[in-house]
Amino acid sequence: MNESVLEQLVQDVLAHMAQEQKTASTNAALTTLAAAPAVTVSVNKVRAGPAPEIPLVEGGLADLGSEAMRLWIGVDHPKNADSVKALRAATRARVGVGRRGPRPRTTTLLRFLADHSRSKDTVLSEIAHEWVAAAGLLEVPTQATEINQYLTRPDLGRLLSDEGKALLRDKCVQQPDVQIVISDGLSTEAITANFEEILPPLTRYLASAGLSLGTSMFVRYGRVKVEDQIGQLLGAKVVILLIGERPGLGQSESMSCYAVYQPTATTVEAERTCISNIHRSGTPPVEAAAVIAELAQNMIRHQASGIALNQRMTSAMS
Ligand code: B12
Repeated sequence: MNESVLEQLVQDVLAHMAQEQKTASTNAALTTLAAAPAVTVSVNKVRAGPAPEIPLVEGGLADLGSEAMRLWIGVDHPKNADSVKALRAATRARVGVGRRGPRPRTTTLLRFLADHSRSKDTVLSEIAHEWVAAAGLLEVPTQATEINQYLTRPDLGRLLSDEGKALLRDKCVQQPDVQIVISDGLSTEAITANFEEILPPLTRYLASAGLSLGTSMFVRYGRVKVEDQIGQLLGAKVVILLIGERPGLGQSESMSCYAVYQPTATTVEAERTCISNIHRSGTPPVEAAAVIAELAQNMIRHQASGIALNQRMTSAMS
């Protein structure tokens, strides 16, 4: 066989193989298409079905962050509408939101964006000096001087500025049994929404337990650890820090209490006790005040906080 015949033979075989491959993939595509009517039908069905009702207010859509929108159900033709409704009402998680084909519904996406914006707003907004003065709190600065610096340099929010230290020395009750500190932390709404329902009952409970109270203060741009320096400088037995939690989607009013017994610069997280999720739809602030007051008494009684307190209380019970 000469070279040109061999060349021709190779070309013929390659051409035949290419043709075979093309036919096979066309057939596969046709087979898939033939099996597809169910998909087509279901897409048509979704389009033809009645759209789930979207809460309306006069003149347009309801506020995307409202309770009515939170309870909105986006499932088309639910098999058991009552159980979807019950599930939806039972949690703040994004369940029962349905879908449009394989994608989220536009309403779902808009709600997500609205909640996300609200969370960002609460982290970035600031508590007015006037609000602090009207609340009767002494404003004490940390080493963070503005919000962007505060967010990018957590270390600065853990220490008081020189001015802050001087305020503690000159304007505050020294060596109190309990020092209450309020701080914006990562949510201003947590402070403004819960303050009136937590501070007055908390101070009442503590005073009626016979505990002496320090000067209530507001620490601007504070992190949790700042309570250690405050407690150490004032010689407080217990420090109760009420601080704004990092907001979740759809929940930006949540406050936490981080309480600690006789803190110092070397205090670590395991030596703190955290009570989180304080807000109207979580642990209500008034109820939290009672729990925190009891916690402070236990800290003084057992001379401990955090894990050591849990251990001492457990062994005292057994
Ligand atoms: C961010 C976060 C963390 C981060 C903290 C990193 C950081 N440097 O910020 C990481 C991932 C490390 C973390 C770890 C833990 N966390 Co965490 N955390 C949170 C979250 C989501 C936000 C806290 C916040 O906004 N704080 C306010 C800001 C201003 O504080 P900060 O000064 O910037 O940061 C301090 C606090 O976040 C604190 N912290 C964070 N978690 C915990 C947990 C405890 C028990 C304590 C005492 C302190 C503490 O440590 C940081 C450094 O000082 C909360 C949920 C919530 N929405 O509150 C859970 C939350 C506070 N964490 C919780 C838990 C259980 C833990 C862990 C024990 C989990 C584990 N099994 O390991 C550990 C322990 C932390 C520790 N330091 O020893 C629980 C506390 C429950 C309770 N009532 O005791 C919460 C409420 C989550 C939950 N719902 O279960 N956490």
